[in-house]
Amino acid sequence: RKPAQVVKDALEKAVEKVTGAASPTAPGAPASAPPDLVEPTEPREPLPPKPDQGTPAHVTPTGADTGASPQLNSQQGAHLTTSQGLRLPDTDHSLKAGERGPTLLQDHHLREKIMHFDHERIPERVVHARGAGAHGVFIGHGTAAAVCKAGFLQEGVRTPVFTRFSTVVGSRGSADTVRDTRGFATKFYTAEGTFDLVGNNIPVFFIQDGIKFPDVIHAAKPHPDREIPQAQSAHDTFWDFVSLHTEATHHVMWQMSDRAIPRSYRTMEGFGVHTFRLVNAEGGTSLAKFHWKPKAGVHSLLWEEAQLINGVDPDFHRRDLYDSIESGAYPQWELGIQVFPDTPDQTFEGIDLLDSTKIVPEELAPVTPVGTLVLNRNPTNFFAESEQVAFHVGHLVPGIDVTDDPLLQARLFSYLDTQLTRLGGPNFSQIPINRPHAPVNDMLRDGFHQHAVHGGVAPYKPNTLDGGCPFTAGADMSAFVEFPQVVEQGRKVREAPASYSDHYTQARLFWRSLTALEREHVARAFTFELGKCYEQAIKERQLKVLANVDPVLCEQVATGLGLPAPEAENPARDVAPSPALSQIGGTWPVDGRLVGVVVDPADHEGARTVVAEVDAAGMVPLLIAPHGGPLGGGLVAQRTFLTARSVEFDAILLATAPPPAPDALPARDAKAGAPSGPAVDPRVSLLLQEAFRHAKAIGAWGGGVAALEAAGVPVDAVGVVTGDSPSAVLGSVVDLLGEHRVWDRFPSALPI
Ligand code: HDD
Repeated sequence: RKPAQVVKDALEKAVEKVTGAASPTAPGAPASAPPDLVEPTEPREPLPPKPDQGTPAHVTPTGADTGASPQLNSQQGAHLTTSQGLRLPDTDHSLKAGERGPTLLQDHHLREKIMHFDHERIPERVVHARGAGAHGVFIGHGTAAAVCKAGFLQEGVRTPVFTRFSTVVGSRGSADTVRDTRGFATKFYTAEGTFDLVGNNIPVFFIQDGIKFPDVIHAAKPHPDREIPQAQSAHDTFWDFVSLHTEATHHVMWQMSDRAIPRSYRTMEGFGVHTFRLVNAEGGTSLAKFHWKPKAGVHSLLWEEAQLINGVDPDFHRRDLYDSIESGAYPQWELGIQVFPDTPDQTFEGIDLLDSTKIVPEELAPVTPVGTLVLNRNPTNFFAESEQVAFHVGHLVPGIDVTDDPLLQARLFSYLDTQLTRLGGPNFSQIPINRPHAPVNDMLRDGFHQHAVHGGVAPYKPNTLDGGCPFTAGADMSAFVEFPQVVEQGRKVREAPASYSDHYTQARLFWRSLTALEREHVARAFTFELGKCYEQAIKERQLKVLANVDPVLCEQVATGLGLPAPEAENPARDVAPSPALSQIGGTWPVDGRLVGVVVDPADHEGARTVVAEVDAAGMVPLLIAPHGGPLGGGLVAQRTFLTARSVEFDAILLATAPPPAPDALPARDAKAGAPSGPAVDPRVSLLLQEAFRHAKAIGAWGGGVAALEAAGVPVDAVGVVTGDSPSAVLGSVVDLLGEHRVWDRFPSALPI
């Protein structure tokens, strides 16, 4: 036999051994089965993802014409080369003087391979280092036309976008579900130039003036001596800073709320935070704030879930974004604007629009939807796209201008400056992900990593040698013309306006707008975070701040810390609550929600029925079985009892009471009085108990009901649905999921 035939034979045998199926090269075998067990000797198409690693085999198109293009997932091309295109015969052995001899300095392949590897890393972002992005499309509604002339907001205009979500404090490899503000940055590749909306999932910021940004970040980052804790605000330096720097109070209230532990990027709101100036076609101006409203509704994790997930799946949000796009449940948001008259004092209903620690309640200024964002394509290469994307609040288009908000003004400097270190020079806009889709005709030249081969001899203006090119354009030709705003002729001062000194009214507004349960979460989060501080004085000072926000909040936290609750020294003014700030209440589409289905491998017919029904309801079924691999009937286990954990799923369905699988730990610690019933695999019991404790919908039929009983889950409790068949329970589970969680399982004791 020839060597290739030997390999082929070995391959067939190996495939048969593992899958029990004939290999794809055997006659009659399906052509798609991947021969991935032996290193191929000839070039062939990239492998599809493996079933138990892949995303759900389920597609729920959301109706949007997405324009998503296919992507390359694999190494391409037949022959390995050096960076110079030289084909290589071997990449596993360095060139040596004899088999056991020293390596030769002349080994140019070794030298190039190691040189490049040594320099693969670039500095991570100084903030927002941990994140993930996706491509998509933005479709304008035309509803902003009266106030904004930006072309991408016009009716039906489709603009390619790239959105990156992030945490703020943690390093690039930190966990996703930490308590933190989330970044929400979108690059619109418009025909008039690139527009970046670099926002957060919290509508206010810690500081009013960008000069304090290094202070708040130094306080929030790990302690400089031991570099702990990672990606946490639960430590002394953070609370030292915010308890002294009380303008942070409003932001801290949001950060201690459920907003800071989102269930998914796709269930977060986003905010431009600052007030921007919009200009319409007639040159009229308005002030405006940008809002992103998720189609899936705002939904968060519980703190216990967030902490568990950080252990069992630190990439939870990144995975969710990727998987939801792959499964066709494209994350979507409506972009909305709140519009205010552009008055000389730049206030609205007494709220200073240039103070980024203040919101304007939606009840006072409604949010008008102006376009839809659909994220529909995952990056092909994380580094090339998500890591190298560079946002800048100064990337503006005609119709959208900045205001004098001193936080925004400092950002206008910072975002270009930081790319010099991060991306290694001034030509980062030539990196593919940063390239504008509008024609570029600048006179910027040379510099590190210059990719353009500029023609002409006169990169200056005025010139005659290049025929006077390029020419400037007027506002009538889509040029960005700064609005000729009247600027106060004042003294040079390092001062803030008097209105900036109200640090508590809106913190209280937020507190008062939450439901009792949400308030309870806020109080617990403060107690947890301050409980992690070592310095007594810091805890006491923060309690004084909380006393100014609300006495009940202060009392709750003080009790948890075992400290007396101080009296308010500077109590907040009472203003009407803003119900829009609460995230509980309302119903939402269930598209793309993850349903864990505990299946009995012996009953693949039943499993197929559940999968089909969950699928038909627009949700994503993930099959949980005692073992991985094929389950029969064409089904494949996506999770096993060993790899599944309840926190991953939005709801659990089960039709079986699986006995302990061979890899389950023996129940040596079973206590007297434990629920009786069939011996169910302890990991399935844990799955059910946790899902119940976390107020998730649970549906069971057949043996599943016995499994609930064995796990000690009350079958008659609210949100536990039992019936004769999947169809009998699925409708109710869908209804429960529409409200995100079974909130009634959490009676709150907190006084309103
Ligand atoms: Fe910032 C990154 C959002 C204030 C300086 N910021 C960064 C990112 C987001 C925000 C989402 C990540 C972008 C990405 O995915 O690449 N930042 C905000 C918001 C702010 C804010 C909503 C207040 C309303 N930032 C802010 C201030 C400064 C910076 C006041 C400095 C004066 N931010 C930066 C930065 C970063 C950044 C250092 C780090 C990486 C980068 O820019 O490209 O320049």
